[in-house]
Amino acid sequence: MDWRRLKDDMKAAARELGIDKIGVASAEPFTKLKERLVRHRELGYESGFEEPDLDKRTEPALLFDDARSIVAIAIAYPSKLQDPPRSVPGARRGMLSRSAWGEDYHTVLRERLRRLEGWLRERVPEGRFLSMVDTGALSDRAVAERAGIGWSGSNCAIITPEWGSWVYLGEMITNLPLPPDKPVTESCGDCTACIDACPTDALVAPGQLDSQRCISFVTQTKGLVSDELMRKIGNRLYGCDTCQIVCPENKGKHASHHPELAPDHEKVKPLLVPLLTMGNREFKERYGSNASAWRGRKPIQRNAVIALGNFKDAESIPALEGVLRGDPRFELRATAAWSLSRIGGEASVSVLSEARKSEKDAAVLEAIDTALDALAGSV
Ligand code: B12
Ligand code: SF4
Ligand code: SF4
Repeated sequence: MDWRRLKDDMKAAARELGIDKIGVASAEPFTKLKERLVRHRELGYESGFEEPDLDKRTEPALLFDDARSIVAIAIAYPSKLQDPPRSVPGARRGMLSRSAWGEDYHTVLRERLRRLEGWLRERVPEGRFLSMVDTGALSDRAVAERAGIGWSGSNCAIITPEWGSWVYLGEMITNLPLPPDKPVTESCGDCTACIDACPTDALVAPGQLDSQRCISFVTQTKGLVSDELMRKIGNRLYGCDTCQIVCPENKGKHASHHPELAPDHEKVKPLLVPLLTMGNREFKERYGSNASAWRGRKPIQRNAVIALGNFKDAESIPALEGVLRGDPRFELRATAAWSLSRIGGEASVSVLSEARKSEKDAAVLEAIDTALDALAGSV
């Protein structure tokens, strides 16, 4: 078999397979990455969403018998909303990050990888493949970097010369000895725009993220959030795009050629108040096929409460009162107390004082007292 020819043909078939970029990496161990991941863990910078076994993360041979190469793919996604609905007083809206705008990318990329497997199997019936997207053990970014998909930016993202960093990544390990590609030669140069713009200083050094401070991570947690981070969340309901929006390499990059990745405005920039009372069934119907749904509705609803506080719009007080006095989840009630203190005014004080009379949960009572203390003297 002429493996180079097969690789060239595979790349030429990328477009018909619905894939924007394909590269090939060797299946050698990722030795430097391993050192990096050990240090990352020692520093407490992990999010907890990573595969915990660092050997599996860095040695493809542990995942796949006779691993000879890794085929990496990238699919570009939209970065702009055309005529989005406006967030106005009394009708405030939140935002989902661009990585959750269309259909869940896990589904889309897995389907593309299956097509690619089929294409390869037709030509090499003895080919074996193990595909993964995001939830696999490998570092999708490290594989993409080695396969020449893009370079590893100071914001941690893989930046492709063609689509910027607005790309999803996936890969398949195979027993086919496809010749590896070379990493791209571009780099960030002396730019520091992402590090300067990060609202929480989570980018502690170029390419080094303290996940615990990253707003993207915080929006995906389920518990109570610190006052400092709630203020920084703004109106983000899921994820954070700031370090990519400011990146000069993303300027003018917007891919609209995959219809399933096109955003539905009312889903990606939804009204906040109706989100607060959304039941499980409605959530599954609306967001079930969206990448933001993987942690359930609680984080998104908690973030909607935070966003209403950050808008400081007195028209939101009745909706927040509804959460504070009626939501069965203590995290939502305590967060609503914080949001009312952000809005302030006599109406907020009165809602907080009334709720205090019937509240039984210690954490919520503490949040109400903190909120009332913060407002003491201001009304
Ligand atoms: C855990 C996780 C998160 C965590 C932690 C992110 C992080 N930067 O570590 C949280 C929840 C915060 C997160 C957020 C986001 N994520 Co995420 N996440 C992952 C996941 C599951 C693992 C990442 C990981 O292991 N990180 C640990 C770090 C240390 O390793 P790494 O980034 O994988 O590898 C790089 C470094 O090790 C670096 N490196 C190695 N050695 C050295 C040495 C030096 C000196 C330096 C500087 C660097 C360096 O090079 C490697 C390649 O770039 C991957 C999927 C996967 N299985 O890989 C998706 C993934 C990285 N996420 C993705 C996306 C889209 C995002 C968000 C943009 C979503 C959003 N809009 O909110 C943000 C971006 C935040 C950011 N600035 O990184 C995409 C990235 C696509 C791209 N173009 O790069 C991935 C690949 C999912 C996918 N399959 O598409 N994510
Ligand atoms: S995703 Fe947001 S919080 Fe996280 S590093 Fe980028 S700018 Fe900072
Ligand atoms: S903003 Fe600048 S430093 Fe950050 S990733 Fe983009 S080019 Fe690199």
